[in-house]
Amino acid sequence: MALLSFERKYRVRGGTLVGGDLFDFWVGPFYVGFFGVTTAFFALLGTLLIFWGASQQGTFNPWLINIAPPDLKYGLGMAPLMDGGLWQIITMCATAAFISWALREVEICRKLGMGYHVPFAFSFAILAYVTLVIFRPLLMGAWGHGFPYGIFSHLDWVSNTGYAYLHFHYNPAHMLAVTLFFTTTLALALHGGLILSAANPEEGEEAKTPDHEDTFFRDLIGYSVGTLGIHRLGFLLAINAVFFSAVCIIISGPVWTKGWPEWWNWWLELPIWPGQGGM
Ligand code: UQ2
Repeated sequence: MALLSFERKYRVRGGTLVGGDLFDFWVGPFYVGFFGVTTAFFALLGTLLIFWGASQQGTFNPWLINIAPPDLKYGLGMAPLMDGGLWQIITMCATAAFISWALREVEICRKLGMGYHVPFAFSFAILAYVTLVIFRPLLMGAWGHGFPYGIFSHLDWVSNTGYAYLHFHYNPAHMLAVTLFFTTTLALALHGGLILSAANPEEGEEAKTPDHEDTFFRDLIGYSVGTLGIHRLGFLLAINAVFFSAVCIIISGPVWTKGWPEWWNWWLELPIWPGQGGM
């Protein structure tokens, strides 16, 4: 079915979670809905507040703009606007905008009768952000543990937070997360390469079928995960990478306060090693 007639067929009323028919319309190609309105509102307000904060700090240099969280002394209370309060309001706007975007995806899924895989996957990206600026600061007792909104300043925060635990690569959940991120890129490189090799033929050549794709990997390694399987694999690898990233930062501070290399002492402390006096 051609794209235009498909859109006409599936641009249907209903499937909304909130607001009934009130916001059930499109602006050009874009579905609006209640959550389109809230996404636009919170994204715009948050962005304006960042620019306003920048103007008060006297720089619009994109590398140097920095909206910092409050000092630790403010704990979990609201801070003065120019002393971290702006960061707190911008954090609320960002969280509301991200969640609105996910719920707008859900409404579109419902209209089209699709599964909720896309908003489910996106919710893991939201989880990563919310873990850093809400869950972990809550568990540690101060909003000041959130990361600052700035290009270089957030990099400095990542570096400082890593060194606060001496060597983050010894964090077991970090090890898992990094491995999952690398495996995700391997899977997507294999998949993208395979699709381009089959579906983007040279001038005058014919496009190849999924049978060719299966056969390539069966010839190469004796196994093909399949055309649906590779997407399941990529989905699972990606959401697990993000999940274990959230785990690795949530356990740093709230659960483990020392250096991560020291965590591995449990291995040396197992009661299986011959002692000084022998067995
Ligand atoms: C595959 C397949 C695809 C693919 C890819 C494979 C026809 C178009 C990439 C091969 C993938 C395998 C064997 C899994 C590799 C495992 C990891 C953990 C990276 O068989 O089916 O569909 O795109």
